[in-house]
Amino acid sequence: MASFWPMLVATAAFAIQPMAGAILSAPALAEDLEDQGLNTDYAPGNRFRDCPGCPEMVVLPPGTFLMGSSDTEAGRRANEGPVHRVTIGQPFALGVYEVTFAEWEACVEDGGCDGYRPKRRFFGRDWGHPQYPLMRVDPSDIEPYLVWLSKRTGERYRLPTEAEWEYAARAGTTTPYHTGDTVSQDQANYGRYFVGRPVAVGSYPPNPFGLHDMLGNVAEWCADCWNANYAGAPTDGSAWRSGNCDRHVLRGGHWASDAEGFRTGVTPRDLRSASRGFGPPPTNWIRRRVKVGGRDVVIGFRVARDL
Ligand SMILES: [Ca+2]
Repeated sequence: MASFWPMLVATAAFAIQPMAGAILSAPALAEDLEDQGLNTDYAPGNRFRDCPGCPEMVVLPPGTFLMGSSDTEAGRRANEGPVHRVTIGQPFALGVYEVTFAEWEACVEDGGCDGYRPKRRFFGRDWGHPQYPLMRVDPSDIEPYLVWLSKRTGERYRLPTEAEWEYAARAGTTTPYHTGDTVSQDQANYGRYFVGRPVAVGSYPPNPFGLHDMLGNVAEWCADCWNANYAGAPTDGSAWRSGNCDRHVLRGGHWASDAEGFRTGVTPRDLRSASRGFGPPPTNWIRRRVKVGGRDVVIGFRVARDL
């Protein structure tokens, strides 16, 4: 089955919107965090949270990896090549989980995020459980959250770059999935188009970096513009800011990826660490008619933070 994204992914608009009426709070003190049992040490593998209600982060080590997939990888698409060496020169932090409804609500309640509360109901059910991954956000929605989170904590929060995302998803592995040559529905939330929905973040085992739901649950926005292959791609882990910037990169597949996998156990190609996708352009018919932009029920995000 082809990628589910072209069907459900709507338009992404990328204008950065100013945050209205934000109420800024002082960052939590280190001793406060320690009182909560949270680690403030930025050694690789350590977790921390910069404020109550902020996303929990894990420190990833610097490293070099081969980004993309070889011609021999099953399910591989041409946009995953050429394979190229990428060096992440500095440690950075990435959200252990996809951003949740509860975390987003903290921003809205504090006067941020332009007051946007994504619609929670879908297929007649409420998908807005506090620990479910936030969905129905496009990059222009996310920007005010990142601004709010950065001011709230005094740290620089941002979307991960595509290279950082793949580095994190691979977590030192070179196989198609961090789980090996295959992945199963005991290991990730996918293939549930007809019966499914997102599940609470962290419902499946983490990858070797301690990250949950990199593969499946909701697809995740990255900071990069879309490019049809890696010719000319950055090799230092930075975001690729040229190319088709009406379309931002999406990664990781989602709960509905590869519906046939639900019936037959077919390995989902969209969940491979190297698999890439994108949101459609702003002129997409869905946007003109119902103005949902890239707000889709299969798309969310996680945050990155400089250290
Ligand atoms: Ca995900």
